[in-house]
Amino acid sequence: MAETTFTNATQVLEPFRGIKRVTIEEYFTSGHRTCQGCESALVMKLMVKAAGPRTIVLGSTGCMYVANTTYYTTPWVVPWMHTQLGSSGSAALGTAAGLKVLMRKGKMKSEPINVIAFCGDGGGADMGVGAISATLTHKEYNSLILLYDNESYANTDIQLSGMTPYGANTTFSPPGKVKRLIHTRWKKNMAGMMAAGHPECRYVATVCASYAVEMMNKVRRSLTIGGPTFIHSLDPCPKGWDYDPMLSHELGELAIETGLFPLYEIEDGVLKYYGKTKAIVDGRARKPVREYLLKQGRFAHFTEEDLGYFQAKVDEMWEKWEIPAVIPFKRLDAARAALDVK
Ligand SMILES: Cc1ncc(C[n+]2csc(CCOP(=O)(O)OP(=O)(O)O)c2C)c(N)n1
Ligand code: SF4
Ligand SMILES: [Mg+2]
Repeated sequence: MAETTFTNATQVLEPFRGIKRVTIEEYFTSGHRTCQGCESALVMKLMVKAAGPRTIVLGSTGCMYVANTTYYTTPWVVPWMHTQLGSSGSAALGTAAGLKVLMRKGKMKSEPINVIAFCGDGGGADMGVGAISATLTHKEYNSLILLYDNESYANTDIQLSGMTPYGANTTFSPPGKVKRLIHTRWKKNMAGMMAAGHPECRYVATVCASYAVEMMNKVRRSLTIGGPTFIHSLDPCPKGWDYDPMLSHELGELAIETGLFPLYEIEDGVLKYYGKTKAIVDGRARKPVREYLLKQGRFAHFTEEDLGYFQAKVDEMWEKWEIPAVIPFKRLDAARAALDVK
């Protein structure tokens, strides 16, 4: 077959200007078995709705694989493939490269096809972070990696991951009488890390499905820009976080209103805050983190001291970080003062 010209063109997906402009077609429908109130399932639905029909979705092991692919049923309307737990990055890169070669050789029609690989926090922020990092260095291949972060290895019964919040009760960190807090590490900053460390990656964003149109527009922007891009989504998980499923939406909002999870995008190195995060940057008071934490059973063992520590760490993100809530370097004057004391 004759070779056709292949460029790195992407689909141009204009933002949905308001909820009434969102397209009606669904590409993630019935046929899944996620828990009631599962925000990660909503993220899948919004992600692929934003991307549209000419999309291939790849997903690493986890709830969004297991609960979505029960034998003989699937909610996916677009082509979907499972990949190994730590392999979302490799799957994205390999698929994008494969498509490019097939089109260049004329073995398939040359057209922009979205490649989205999703991963959980265990698969993406722990096991697969190396492969994601490698993919974000390959500007010649268009793909989006979406990390759906339910803050635990949920599918295997809520083990703690590098993204589990400080002090949370998980099956690996049950609070005890002798030691109240088993998990005392602060959560990784995946979006900040990806943005700061990958100069070839033109687009990094954070999203929460409580803000659905904004979320879909960030997916559309990432796919339009092309090259390797990265989105981190915070997903309330009723089972792992131990709350009434009807609170999923509210918990997503509280994560943003308390300043715990900032909503932003970084496009070509330019940072833009969104929604209530932008309001906080502009001076609106943050809600106390206790309003968020005490609605969840995984923090039911927290004392005032634990709540105070948690609040102080979030305050630090906003008051001491060089780029508030995004990049955790301290301002030079503070660093200099610290040196002078020594
Ligand atoms: C290499 C490897 N180790 C362990 C497992 C078992 N396993 C399957 S799903 C899963 C949890 C994945 O957690 P995460 O990526 O956060 O996704 P979630 O289940 O929370 O959606 C684990 C540990 C596996 N499939 N592969
Ligand atoms: S355990 Fe959490 S992430 Fe998994 S299906 Fe249930 S609500 Fe969704
Ligand atoms: Mg998880």
